Amino acid sequence: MSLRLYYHPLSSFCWKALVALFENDTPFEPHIVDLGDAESSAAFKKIWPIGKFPVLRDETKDLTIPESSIIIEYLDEHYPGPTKLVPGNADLARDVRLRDRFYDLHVHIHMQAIVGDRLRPPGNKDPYGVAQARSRLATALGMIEEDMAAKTWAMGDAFSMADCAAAPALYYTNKVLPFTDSHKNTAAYFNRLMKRPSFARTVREAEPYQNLFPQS
Ligand SMILES: N[C@@H](CCC(=O)N[C@@H](CS)C(=O)NCC(=O)O)C(=O)O
Repeated sequence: MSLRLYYHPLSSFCWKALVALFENDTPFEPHIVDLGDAESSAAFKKIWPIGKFPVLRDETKDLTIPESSIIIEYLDEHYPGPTKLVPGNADLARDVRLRDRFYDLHVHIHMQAIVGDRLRPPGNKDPYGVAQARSRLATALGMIEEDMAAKTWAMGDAFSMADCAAAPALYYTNKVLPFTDSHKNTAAYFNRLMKRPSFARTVREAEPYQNLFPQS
């Protein structure tokens, strides 16, 4: 097996890479990293000292590829399948990257800040940061609501890297800032994402770990 994914089944950014892998049935060896385990964490940090996952190793080419978007671009280029995740056309590709950045930086990161705060020890919480994240998330959701008024996927008819980014970001956002009653277009898009086999599989495989998600 050429490809090995260092990941955790509950991690939202890892979900993004998993959706891309499952979308094209790309064979890979899953390697679960337990950051709470000193040995597992140290072994992972030898590969990527930043210590954030997902990280892809391509053993055949002796390459380490961190960052979910870079992983998806790499898979699309070197292990292509029926779903083209980044279009060949430069203008369309730029649009996909913009939407991918939007979901990562203006949805995912804020959702992560809110979830991360729940995991902070008492006395180290950041209510100001959480309020700011909630407000920014609300702005982004408003933009998505308008953007998705007449589209099936983030780019229109074709499923792309932008949808790989949107799926986990919206899934966990809906847990911290539920939007399905207030944002009908976003809810319909989220519903389509939940039914997409690649994402449905990702969510299903994480089920045994969902008890680790901080509910409050
Ligand atoms: N920009 C990175 C973000 C990766 C990231 O934040 N991963 C989280 C899990 S969802 C992580 O590794 N957290 C562990 C930590 O921060 O120690 C990407 O797109 O891959």
